[in-house]
Amino acid sequence: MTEATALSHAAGDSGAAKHAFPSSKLLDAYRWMVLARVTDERCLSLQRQGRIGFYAPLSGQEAAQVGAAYALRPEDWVFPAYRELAVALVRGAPLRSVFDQLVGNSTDLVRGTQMPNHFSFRSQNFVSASSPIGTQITQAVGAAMAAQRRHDSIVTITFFGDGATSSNDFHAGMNFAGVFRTPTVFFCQNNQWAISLPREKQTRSPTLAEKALAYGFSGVVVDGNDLGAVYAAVAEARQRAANGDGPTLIEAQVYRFGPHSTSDDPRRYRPEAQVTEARQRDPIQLLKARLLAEHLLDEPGDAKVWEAARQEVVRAFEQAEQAPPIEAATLFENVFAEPTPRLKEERSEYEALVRDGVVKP
Ligand SMILES: Cc1ncc(C[n+]2csc(CCOP(=O)(O)OP(=O)(O)O)c2C)c(N)n1
Ligand SMILES: [Mg+2]
Repeated sequence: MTEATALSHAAGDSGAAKHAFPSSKLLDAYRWMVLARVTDERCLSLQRQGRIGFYAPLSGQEAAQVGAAYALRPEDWVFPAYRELAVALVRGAPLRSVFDQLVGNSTDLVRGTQMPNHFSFRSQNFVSASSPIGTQITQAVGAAMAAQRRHDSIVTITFFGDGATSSNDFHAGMNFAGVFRTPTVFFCQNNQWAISLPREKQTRSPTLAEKALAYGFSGVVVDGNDLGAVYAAVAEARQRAANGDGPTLIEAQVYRFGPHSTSDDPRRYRPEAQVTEARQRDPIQLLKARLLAEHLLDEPGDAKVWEAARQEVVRAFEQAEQAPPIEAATLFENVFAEPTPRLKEERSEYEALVRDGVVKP
């Protein structure tokens, strides 16, 4: 018997009948989205000032990330790419820790051992950001298989982009997930670009979601600018996974407003008019309109939300910048439980250089 799999288009709040975003939490979700946007704008500016080294902005993807994060449970595991700042924040990652990592100071949770913007948060089950495209996908499936064997009732979710659907790991991960019916949610943020490669050059498939059908499970296309629609889609996929009914691929259609990263200049490959048009459906403005219509927010209240976010960002960054720099000797720590002979040798050489005043500790 073959099981029915389906491609569905979750339109607006239709799917929300079953999984409506709780009204009481809408304003909080908005605050997270605004905080993410303000952090984004600040980070682009800080990188230009040379105060952080690198950053990958998420502007335009706030509803997709916040909506998905709200549909998860604390015990679930997140396997992100490198653009999922808002997911981390909603799960409780402190903004200060985000900045500590971007600065690479002595309070950086990963002690300067990762490239900037590659944070991980153990307490939030938020695995280290993956820059090699797609690697987090197979890891999420592997972790889900482990959970199945241990009878842990958790779900793993992996975030990736449209470009990642061309990676080997996407196909290997999807295949294993389908065969073993793993409790995995594949969350693709189709932001229309993979650096300078447009979506239409990525695949001939009309949607990315339909790729799930070939692996024997369902795919859903969702408006990624609509917080409620994303929440409903992920809540449903999560429930299916937790019930032992297998994985789901969700394609959240969004648009990347900013550059791919601080190393990119999108004016060289995409027309400004496309960005202007996409900004007409800015997820933050869409949610604001809903909040105003439902009398959950007014204009003065909105101004306060933005001001509070700005103050929080300035304060958290100041603290991170003022924290002492990381000691260079940490270079030799935290990689091997027992330092290798070569590492010991390098450490002695380094200590001699410090003793002779050639380098600062
Ligand atoms: C295996 C691998 N190949 C190429 C790259 C270079 N690279 C970095 S980001 C990127 C585009 C990814 O696009 P997408 O998956 O759509 O995610 P987005 O950046 O748009 O969120 C590429 C090709 C890489 N990091 N890893
Ligand atoms: Mg993309």
